[in-house]
Amino acid sequence: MGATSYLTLLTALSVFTALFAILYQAYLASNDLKKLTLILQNLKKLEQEFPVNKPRVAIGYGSCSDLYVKAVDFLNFTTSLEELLHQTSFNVDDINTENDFLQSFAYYFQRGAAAERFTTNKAMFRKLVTQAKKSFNAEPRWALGGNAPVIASRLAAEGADVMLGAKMSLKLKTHLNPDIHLTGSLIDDDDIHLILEYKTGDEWGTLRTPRANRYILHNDHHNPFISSLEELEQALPEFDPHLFVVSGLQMMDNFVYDQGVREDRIEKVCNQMQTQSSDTLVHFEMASFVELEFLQLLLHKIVPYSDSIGMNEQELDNLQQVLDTGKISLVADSNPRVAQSLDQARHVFKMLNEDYFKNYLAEKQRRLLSRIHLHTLAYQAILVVKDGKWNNTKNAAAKASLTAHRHVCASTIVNPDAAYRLLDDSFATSTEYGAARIPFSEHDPVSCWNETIAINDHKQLDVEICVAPVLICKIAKQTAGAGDNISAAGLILQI
Ligand SMILES: *C1O[C@H](CO)[C@@H](O)[C@H](O)[C@H]1NC(C)=O
Ligand SMILES: *[C@@H]1O[C@H](CO)[C@@H](O)[C@H](O)[C@H]1NC(C)=O
Ligand SMILES: *[C@@H]1O[C@H](CO)[C@@H](O)[C@H](O)[C@H]1NC(C)=O
Ligand SMILES: *[C@@H]1O[C@H](CO)[C@@H](O)[C@H](O)[C@H]1NC(C)=O
Repeated sequence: MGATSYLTLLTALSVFTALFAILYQAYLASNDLKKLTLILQNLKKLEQEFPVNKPRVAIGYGSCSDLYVKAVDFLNFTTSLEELLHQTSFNVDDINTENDFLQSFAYYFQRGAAAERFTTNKAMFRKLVTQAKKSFNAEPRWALGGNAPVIASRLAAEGADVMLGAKMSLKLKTHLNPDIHLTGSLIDDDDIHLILEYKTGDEWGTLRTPRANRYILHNDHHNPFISSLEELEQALPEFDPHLFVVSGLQMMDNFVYDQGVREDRIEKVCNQMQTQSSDTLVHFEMASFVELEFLQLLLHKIVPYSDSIGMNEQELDNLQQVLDTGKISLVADSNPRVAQSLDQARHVFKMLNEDYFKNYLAEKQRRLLSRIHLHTLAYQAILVVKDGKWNNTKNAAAKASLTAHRHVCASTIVNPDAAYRLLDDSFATSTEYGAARIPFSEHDPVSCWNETIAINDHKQLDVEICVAPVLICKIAKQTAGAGDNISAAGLILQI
């Protein structure tokens, strides 16, 4: 054979190899799409398996007007900021100046961690809002916000009979579903939340974020006082809800109060929770808290009177750290493994219920923590005590997962082409040696199993745990409010 024919053969071979690689890629992609489609079909089946009763749900507290902007198009990255970022002592949570704010934003952006922070500087906040409104390339838009209104809207959309404890302006009220029974009076000026959103891989100056998320800055003056509590109080007895949701308390975090004011307001919330009938389930939606003292107050006054808590991976890590070490954790792995998260959830469950069994005889108003809903980017996990209070856990996990996609993609239709999944083909139920591995099946995508968790020497609780994969939205349109929508979606099928 001559040199030319070798060449011809080589060329033919490489063309063939390239062609094969392309076809193989296409085969893998179509296989993946097939799997995603199958997962979607089965999640939807679970979502629709049981009709929603028309439960009465009361939700507190507060509301705000959300101003969304695209973070990297709005904020200017400067060389002086670059220098600040290299300083050893780093200001993350006390936001008094624009530099404090930029540093704080940079900190969470780099880690892809959700954050929500109060600034004491009203003038700076107003200036930022004015700039945001005019910064058209950052695509500013307004929406009704606050945890309670978002949870209320989701539950009303799912068919619940909803009562909302919030004060808002007439203008903001026009954005509220008219079926929702608003108990708060009208006010002139709504609290504004500036929501800086970013997508996976967004670059800002020299920084790059590992995942889509948002940073919220606010300068609230209504919400930190839970000013809607009294009006809700008057309406609650007659409404007699099946479920009472407590949310929005992070607006009290890092706020500057007069002596004793915050403790008084939390005491009132505690009272409102305690006076609910034992037939009413109580859910507390956690949030991003940075003040140790405040989180400890919540652990004494709010958590013990909740049947259920909802949170993301950052909030779970924070709760666990505070219970274990008495220290706040500001950021955690933004994409934790199932095994690790479940270990944290079990630990929190054990510690909080240990506390319950120590005190419930002396204090009858305490509630056993019988449900934990953990929402993460890659999966939804729900742990419930098997005492019949919470039904349809598997279906709830499926619905929470679908809601996560719908919310982030801002679309009611879940398109497998617009989704990917991060959950592996199997996962361990714990990081402990010898823990079971659960194989993932497209045909039965929500994995549920039973466990017994030892609480103390003579008490153990039988629980069911369900884990649903999230069909993660490839191109995130909105992340703020995701947790609220997801938690509400999980609750509606369980009550
Ligand atoms: C979540 O709630 C907000 C506010 O009510 C709404 O704009 C958004 O579309 C909701 N997401 C879904 C998936 O319905
Ligand atoms: C960023 O810089 C531009 C141009 O100097 C300015 O108009 C804008 O207000 C700045 N944005 C912020 C958020 O400071
Ligand atoms: C868990 O326990 C319930 C009964 O309490 C049972 O119906 C269910 O099949 C069990 N699940 C698994 C996966 O064993
Ligand atoms: C939940 O289960 C209990 C006990 O089986 C039942 O009485 C109740 O009606 C169920 N609730 C829902 C919402 O399915």
